[in-house]
Amino acid sequence: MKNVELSRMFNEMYYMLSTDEKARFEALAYQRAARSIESMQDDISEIYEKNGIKGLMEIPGIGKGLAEHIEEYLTTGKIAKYEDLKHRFPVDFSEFSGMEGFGPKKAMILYDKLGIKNIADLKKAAEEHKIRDIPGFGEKSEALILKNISMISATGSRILLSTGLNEARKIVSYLLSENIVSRCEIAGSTRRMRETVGDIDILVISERPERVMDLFTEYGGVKSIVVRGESKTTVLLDIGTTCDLRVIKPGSFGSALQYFTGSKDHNIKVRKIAIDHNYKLNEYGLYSGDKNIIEGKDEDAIYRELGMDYIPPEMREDRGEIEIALSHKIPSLVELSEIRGDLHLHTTESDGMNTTEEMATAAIKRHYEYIAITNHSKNLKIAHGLDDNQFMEYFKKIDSLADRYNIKILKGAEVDILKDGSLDLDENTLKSMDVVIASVHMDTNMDTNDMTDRVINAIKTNMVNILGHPTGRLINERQPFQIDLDEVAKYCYKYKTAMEINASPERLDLNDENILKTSKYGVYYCINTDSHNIYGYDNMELGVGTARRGWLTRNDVINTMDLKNLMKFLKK
Ligand code: DGT
Ligand code: CA
Ligand code: CA
Ligand code: ZN
Repeated sequence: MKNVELSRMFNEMYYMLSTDEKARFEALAYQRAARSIESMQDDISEIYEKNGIKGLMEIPGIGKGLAEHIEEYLTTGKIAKYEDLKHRFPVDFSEFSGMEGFGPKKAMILYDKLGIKNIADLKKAAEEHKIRDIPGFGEKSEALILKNISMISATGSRILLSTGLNEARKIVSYLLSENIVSRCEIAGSTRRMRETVGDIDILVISERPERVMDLFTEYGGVKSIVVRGESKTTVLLDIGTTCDLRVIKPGSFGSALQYFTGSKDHNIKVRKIAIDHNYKLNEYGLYSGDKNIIEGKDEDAIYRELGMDYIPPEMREDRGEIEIALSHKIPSLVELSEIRGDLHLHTTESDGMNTTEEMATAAIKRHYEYIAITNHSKNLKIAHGLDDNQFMEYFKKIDSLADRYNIKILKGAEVDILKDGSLDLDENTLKSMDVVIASVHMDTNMDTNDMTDRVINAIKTNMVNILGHPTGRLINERQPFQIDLDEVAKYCYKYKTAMEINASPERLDLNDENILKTSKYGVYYCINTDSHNIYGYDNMELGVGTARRGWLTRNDVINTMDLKNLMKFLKK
């Protein structure tokens, strides 16, 4: 798919143009386009083939100029403007994109002074203490650069769950498209909905393994073949990760699915339970003695045969789930179909790409009962945050839409939590809203005590319904704030503030571990997509997956409530 390459190129163009203050808005247009293309599921070449430039311009964030660039790329394989910029900026900006506080301008200074082109150059220069003497840098930023580089290399090349899941599903539907595969399932960390994926694992049943391997290696997203075997083939994909495909015998499919779903620690413990029963469990089946297969076809039955409840893949991390399954107390985890609305959405009024009308229409298509539009507040200038008057004006617009849309549109804001813990909007403005999300966006480098106090002060205003992305981390990019979530959770419980499970692919915040940590205080959660365009709604499943990894049920999640009960909950 060309989507990956195009969004990568547009992102790089954003970085290159960002070096010039005058090109700021042009740069942002490329960033918007990159994000939009990255988050869409449809194949951009197909859109172009079907509807040409006009079809491209229907993609949120794509205007005429960008559509022409896309056309140029799809027809010639190049974008002249990109080549031009690349010539002027021979720096690999996208490598630096994971480095907090190290933007394109800083990168260009270091290129001019020290010839630094990529992370490897940067690391070397920082270790040799060459950076501290460059004006605008100094010892502190040199140390920070090294810290960030070590963080990037520690997380290695694990891709985001959303990327892995999208690609895995494409491969599954591709393999099923010819009638030689009778069953095809995603396994591994992708099935467990882990926040990042090391490699994709897929299992199939087929009577023609040879042909399946041909088909697999001919998949459009394959960059190279790593190993090809009779029952297992590994390929390197364009998205930068590998994929293992295994052909399994029907009688072993359940045990193979159990085995290759993992996690490893979970499997080790399940195998011990099997041994306790005088059984043997491996990827081929559950055996008594060496020969007699007791079960193999059915994954569910393997758990039951061992005296356990079935354990949902998201729980399989050896965090106590096996013990609970043995005492038949596996909770009934929250499901995507139980979600009735999305309470964190942005529109063109702040930094979103779609209008309120477009967001409402897309939500109706998903059969949601309600949504909340929660634009940024004024403190967040780069996101065009609204002031009190602008919010009140905007709410008149929502009122005027009420009769025209068959969905409840709640009035809200994502209000900034300022440095001292006060909120960025007047009390009266906040009181006129249905939903107040409060989030930390700026001044994030505080120590644990200060940050915890700051957030608790915000909760104590008793105006906050939802604490937005409570740790602020960006996967593979930005560390979480230093914050004591146990303390915060106690106040969330006391003030009936739900903690957000932000479902943006790079956030997933709270994450599974923090959900497990905070849920013992009895707090509520809200799973939100924080969508900036209509495609963003698709991320809800990532949030639900994360909630399931944190063992939550529908009773823990406020946006499973019907509108009436939700309004009761939101009333302060
Ligand atoms: P990843 O790919 O790093 O995101 O994580 P997984 O969990 O997908 O790991 P992967 O792809 O290495 O293996 C898939 C599953 O296969 C893993 O979760 C458990 C199982 N597995 C692989 N190797 C072993 C092993 O040496 N021992 C055990 N017990 N299980 C294994
Ligand atoms: Ca894997
Ligand atoms: Ca694997
Ligand atoms: Zn936010």
